[in-house]
Amino acid sequence: MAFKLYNAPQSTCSQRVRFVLNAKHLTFEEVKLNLLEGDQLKPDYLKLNPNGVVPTLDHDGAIIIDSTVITEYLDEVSPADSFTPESPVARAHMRALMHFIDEMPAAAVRVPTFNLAFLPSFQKMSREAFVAMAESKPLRREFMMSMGQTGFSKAEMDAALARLRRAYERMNTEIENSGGPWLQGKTMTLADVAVMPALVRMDDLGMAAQWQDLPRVVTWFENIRAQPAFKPTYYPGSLLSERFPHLKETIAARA
Ligand SMILES: N[C@@H](CCC(=O)N[C@@H](CS)C(=O)NCC(=O)O)C(=O)O
Repeated sequence: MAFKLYNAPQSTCSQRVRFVLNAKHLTFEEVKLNLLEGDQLKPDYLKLNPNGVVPTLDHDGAIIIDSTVITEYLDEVSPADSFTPESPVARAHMRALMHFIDEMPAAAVRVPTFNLAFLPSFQKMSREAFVAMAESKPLRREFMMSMGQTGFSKAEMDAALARLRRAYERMNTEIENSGGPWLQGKTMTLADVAVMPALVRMDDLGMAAQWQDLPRVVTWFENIRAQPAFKPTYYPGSLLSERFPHLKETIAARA
């Protein structure tokens, strides 16, 4: 089996897929796209992924898109070290959690990410170039236009942080109900993998304080960082703070 992963080092969706590939010891060729330079919007890439986003998996020529779909696909074609529970009820619960995660923390984390990390690059663009770039995005046009070149407002930032907070609380409850240490009990599932990058991102943005009063989430975070697949997934250059030197000053100014 030959796997080629089109992805970006700092992309949270890509990190989910890298984690599963690494955990399953599946070797893969990594094609790194520069998202700020628009590699994901080039015609050849759009033929693979018409959404114009990463990640995209090429498995022996079969093209699979969307990170949660890719992680489920990998668990199907390489069932050893499974991340999917046996029972249909537990599988359904895992998928429901993954939907919740995509709708809540994974979506909300884009607001602080763009405001704190990417905005300075967009501010350097002319208005025409910014609008053209936003309009070329099949999936994120409206998101980009609502951010604009001045960034999301304080009210929008607060709403995103409140959504993230509700997700941490939900995690704490799920871990409590399942007996932990993972969301669904003793074994890590794809739901844990799906939510991991949002917490790593918030930690990288200096906002881990938001879940320090939720002890089960604190332990969950320590546990996932201790997984053997974590380090190869977050290889040097995978954190925003490594790529954007201005972030440290922005975070310090917020503290
Ligand atoms: N639902 C998609 C979302 C993918 C996505 O939003 N990818 C981001 C990086 S995490 C991206 O490629 N953004 C590029 C852009 O906004 O132009 C998935 O999970 O794969």
